[in-house]
This record gives sequence, C-alpha cells and structure tokens, in this order.
Amino acid sequence: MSRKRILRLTTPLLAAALLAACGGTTQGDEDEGGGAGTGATADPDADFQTGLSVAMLPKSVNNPYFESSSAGAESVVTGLEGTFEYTGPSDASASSQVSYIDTLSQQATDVILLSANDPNALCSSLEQARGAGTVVVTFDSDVDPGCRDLFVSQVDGAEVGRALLEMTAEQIGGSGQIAVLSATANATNQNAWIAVMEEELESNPDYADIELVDVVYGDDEDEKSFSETQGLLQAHPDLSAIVSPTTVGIAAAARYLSGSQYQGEVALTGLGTPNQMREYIEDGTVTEFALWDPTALGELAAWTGAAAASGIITGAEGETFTAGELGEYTVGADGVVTLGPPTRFNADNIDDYDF
Ligand code: RAM
Repeated sequence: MSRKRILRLTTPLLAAALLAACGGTTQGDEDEGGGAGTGATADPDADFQTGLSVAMLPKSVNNPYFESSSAGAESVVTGLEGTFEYTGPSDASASSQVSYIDTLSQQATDVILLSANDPNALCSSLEQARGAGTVVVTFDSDVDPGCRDLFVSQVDGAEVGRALLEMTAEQIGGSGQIAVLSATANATNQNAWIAVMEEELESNPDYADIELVDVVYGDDEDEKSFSETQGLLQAHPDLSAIVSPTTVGIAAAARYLSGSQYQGEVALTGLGTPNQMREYIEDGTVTEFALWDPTALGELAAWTGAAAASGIITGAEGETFTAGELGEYTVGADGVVTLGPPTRFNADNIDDYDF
C-alpha cells in the first residue's frame, strides 16, 4: 500500500476524531442509504485533498456522451492536482465492467466514478474496492445504493420520464402507438425512465390515447440500434413515434429514419447530444429532444468524489459541499446528488450548444 494511500485512509478518521472533540455534528449520521452507513463523520470545512487518483468508468467508451463527462471530470481532477484516467469496455455490459473495477481497486485508486450497466451485478467488486479504501461514486446510471458511496444523478428520474412523454405527446398530437428504443436491458437509468413513462401512460388522462406497443434494446451500439429501429418500423406499421432515451439509440434511429420513407411520418424523440442530432433537426427528421449537460455531469461527479475522498461529505442526507463554479450542492436521500433539469433542443436553440 502506498504512503499516500495510508494517509488517505487515516485522514477521515483523524478528521472525525477532531470533529468529535470539537463537538462538531453532521446531519443524517444515522442514515443508512448511500455511503452514509459507514458511520464516518463529515467535516464540511475540510479542504479538498490534492493529488487524488480518480478514474472514470463509463458504461462503454467511444460514446461522445461519456467523452464529454470525462472531459468535465478531468478538468476538475487536474485542477485539484490529481491524476485522472478514463477507462472502460467497448461494449456496455456489466460483466465487462467488473474487471475494470477490480484493476482500479488493485491499483488503490482513490475514487471511481462509475456509470453502471447493471444495478446489482457489480456489487461484489464494488464492495471489495470500497473495503480497500476506494470511494465509489456512481453517476448517470446507478447501482443499488448499498453498493456505492454516492450517486450523481443527471436529473430527477421522474422528471426525465415525464419530459420524454410530454415531448412525444406534443409531437404526435396526443394519440397513437409509440415504441421505445432503449440502451441495454439492465441499464438502471433507462429502466427507471421507462418505468415512469409506463406509470404515466396508465395514470395520466392526458395520455389515454397513447399506447406503448414495444420496448427494444440497441445496447448502446450504433449498428444494433439502427437495425432495431428498422425492426420496430416493420413490426408496427401504425407506429406514430419512437422514443429513444439514449444518445446512441436516438442518433442511430435518426440516421435510419432520415434515409427512409418514414422520415416526417414517424416522430422520433428522446435523449440526444446536440452535436449528434443537429443534422437531423436541420433535415426535419427530428423536431425536439432533450438532455442535460454531460460535461457538467462529469464535473459534478468529480467534485462529489473528491469531496467524499477528502472527508468533506460521507454521503449522508443533508450534507453540503461546493462543486467549484457549479456552486453548492446538498446530498439528498440515499446519497443522491442531483445536477439539474434537462434542456430541450429544437431548431430554435440547437446552434447555441456544442457538445
Ligand atoms: C447514453 C447512455 C447514458 C445515458 C444517455 C442519455 O449515452 O445510455 O447512460 O444517460 O445515453
């Protein structure tokens, strides 16, 4: 174990002892969600530690969305004089992520920033990493809260599901068959958004005339997403809209639609990056889609990981920390820190964005 490693493991304990001696308190000490169950005490006045080793492990590499998050995280980590690594599999599968977690843990990485391909399958590797002193912060796609310290959520999950349906309903005049082209079948984030859409479709009278006829998975692979789009259109001749809550899926579906007889006939909306979707807004294939800023998401994940590794927060509800120029954030229930609302992109504003 490196000297820095020993120091890092010792510092929060010292901080806790000092705080206890000064009568300091932390809100939510008894909270068992997120990482707060460790019983560690936060010192909100501690400085961010310099020299941290931070690794970002996305669902898969070669996805512009995660490249933006990586750029954001790297700028924060290098600003704190730490070392940053972006590493992960080329396929969005949980089994592929396990070996990366194990390697990072063996390397005594201080902080892992993880977008998970499965809520449970990574837990034993993550437990080992945490047992060895690594702070685990999920971002974008969570694991079971007991398996990580904190989760940096892009947007409140229910808000994403509702925004997806609102855009869909607007684009099909409130009635018709819709289908979802998702990422992988086990993706925590997409499954949560789809569940909200299903609940809203059942309970919200505004959507009484909209029917969800299919959910298919492009696995966040361009070619598979492209052929799944083709399959949906063939299987459902009366389809009014495809909703793709993945930046990989919506870009592939837009490419298929733009060169097909369905362009302008079948609506396409979902979550995409402006740079990948600009040409499809311009050629009329897509009217409107949404996303948050993935660079800011990476920045917030890095600030959160650094704050936890520095003992400023533990993951208990109510703790606060300052994420550089992003401002002050508060840890919510279950160790969740939320970035903010999504932005909708359309012909009027898409040229204002470059990511
Ligand atoms: C893809 C990934 C990611 C998701 C975005 C919207 O890039 O599936 O997890 O948050 O789409």
